[in-house]
Amino acid sequence: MDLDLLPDLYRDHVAELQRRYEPILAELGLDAVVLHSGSLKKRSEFDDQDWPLRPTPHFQHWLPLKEADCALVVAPGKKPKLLWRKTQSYWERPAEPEQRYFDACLDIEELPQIDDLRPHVPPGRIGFVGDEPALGVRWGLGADRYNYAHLIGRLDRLRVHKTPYEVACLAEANRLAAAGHEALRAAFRTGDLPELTLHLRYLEATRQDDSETPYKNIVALGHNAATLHHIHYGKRAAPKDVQSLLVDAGATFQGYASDITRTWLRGTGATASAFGHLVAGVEAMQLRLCAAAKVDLPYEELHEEAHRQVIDILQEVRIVRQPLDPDAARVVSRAFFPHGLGHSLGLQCHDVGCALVKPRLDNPYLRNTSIIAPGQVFTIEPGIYFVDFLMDQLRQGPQGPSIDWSLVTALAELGGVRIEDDLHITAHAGPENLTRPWLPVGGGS
Ligand SMILES: [Mn+2]
Repeated sequence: MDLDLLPDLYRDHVAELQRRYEPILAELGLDAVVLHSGSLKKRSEFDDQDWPLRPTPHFQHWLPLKEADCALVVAPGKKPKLLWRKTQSYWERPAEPEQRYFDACLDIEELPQIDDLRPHVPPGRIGFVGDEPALGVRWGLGADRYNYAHLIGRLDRLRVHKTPYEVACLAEANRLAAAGHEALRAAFRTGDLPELTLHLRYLEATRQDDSETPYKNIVALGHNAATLHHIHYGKRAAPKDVQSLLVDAGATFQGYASDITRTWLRGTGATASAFGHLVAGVEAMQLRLCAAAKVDLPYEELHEEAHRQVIDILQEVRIVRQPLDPDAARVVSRAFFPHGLGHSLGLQCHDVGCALVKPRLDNPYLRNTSIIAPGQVFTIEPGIYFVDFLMDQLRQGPQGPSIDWSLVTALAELGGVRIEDDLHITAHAGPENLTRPWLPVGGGS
């Protein structure tokens, strides 16, 4: 993406947010909203270290500033006002914004302390959003309007429809992460590096510190990939016979996240060959599901389709040895694919606004139950895994005899497969794959 376009896209983004906020304020009878940037949180009551700041997403929706105890005042018909805390400290200095183009779009007031904000908040009925419940009281502005559900619900919902600025940031976050995935693919092919070293290589290739990644990198060799969120990296050299690597890792750009998973295979032999078919099958399914993500389709239908295709793949690889009736197929596919097909993506890796209704009972981990609509950005991430206790349950259940358990036992050494891309749903052309921007928009179908 041409990053020179960002300032113009950002200006339009702020104007669009102002347009979207005004009816919400009118509906809720608010004169203004104050968005707090976030508080530093102590790691423990028993020492003096803080967690790295995760800015309040409602604040970050307006500007890519990653500093604690700032606030943005949004009022109808007024330029948003940034109350920027500027303290003098020789201990710490906040990180510089990656790119700074927000000054022209905001009124900026520098304050020594966030508690000095009171004179800068317009009179009347004010709504607040922030991560520190005591703030509403401390500011003396009415604790009843702090993070109240009607306001948060409305603001979360308007984060679902991404502006062109947000899509550009999400695309750039994907481009940054791609370098890390490529580095690990190459390192795995040629070396026996421990998971920890692979994780550090990823950080280096994407030029991120661990605390800056959108979520803790998942770097899993061999059977570790059967733990869906494997983050306790092995520190010893991988055995030479390890044949698989699953990497689920993203990057952030101006607060926006990418979330990408790849599974790599090396080596030869019958097990590697079967696993290779599994990886190819999951990847082909993943691309079919991406192409099928069309406007007006309930996302849960895609998730159900993924389960049907998981059974097809398991039959092709001969893990499932006989035809299954639909009820049996639902049980078997859920043992091998026990998570949701995807989730909305934005300022948070598991972004808000696409799970307003609960999924069906047998899809308990599905985080996207929305009707697919233009402007949404979400992941498509099917997988097939050999999780020990899920395999044990399946083996002991009525569907046990339909499975080739010696093949499952052999493949379990390689853990599992997941392939994940980030999709943007365009208004007219269909899905745009932000992770593989070379694919035609619309998925070619
Ligand atoms: Mn994901």
